[in-house]
Amino acid sequence: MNMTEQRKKQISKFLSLILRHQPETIGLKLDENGWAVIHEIFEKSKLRFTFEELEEVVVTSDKQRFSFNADKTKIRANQGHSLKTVDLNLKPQTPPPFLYHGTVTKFMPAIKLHGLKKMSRQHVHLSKDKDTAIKVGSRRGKPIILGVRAMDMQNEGHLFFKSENGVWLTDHIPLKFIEFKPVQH
Ligand code: HQG
Repeated sequence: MNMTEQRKKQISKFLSLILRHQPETIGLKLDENGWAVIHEIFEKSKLRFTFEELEEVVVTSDKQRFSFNADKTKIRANQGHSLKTVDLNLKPQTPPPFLYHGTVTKFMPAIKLHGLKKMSRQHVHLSKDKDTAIKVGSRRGKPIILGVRAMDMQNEGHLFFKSENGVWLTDHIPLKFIEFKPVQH
């Protein structure tokens, strides 16, 4: 199919809105694990798109943000929810020794006081590679990359989860596990 990048982005942003944050904007209901029935999205959405377009957005998403169920009747976001009611049922996993978080200067004073907080989302988001963290930070300006001693955290009882699309998630990162000048590990 020949969708423009602009069209894909428009649909992807709309899906992020209704599957992560505000399904009620179109009167949609997600189940407790975050799944939406696809024909309901088509019925309720003012933005018109076809199943083929939806499939293309899901398959070609740079970050693999969304998943279908086995028979492609339902869709959900793989991570990034601010909805408190969605439980993705992720099982705790052992993280690599070191993970990265991309942020920007204006948040540094608060981070140096409180550590990394999940803010409006369900988890703090981390990546195993520095490049991804650079991209995440760059959304807001000049990126600052922080290192997180994830294995040490786990050893002290903190839980880590990995989303379907490879994003590492945890509840809160206390200051003592953050390296403010991370070297490449
Ligand atoms: C910062 C995108 C003040 C934190 C990305 C971040 C990611 C603090 C911002 C995913 C803080 C929250 C998530 C503290 C952390 N005080 N600010 N104590 N602790 N912060 O968007 O990680 O493209 O909720 O550094 O690629 O930026 O949407 O989190 O800057 O994977 O699929 O508060 O969203 O994915 O911002 O991004 P966010 P994030 P998508």
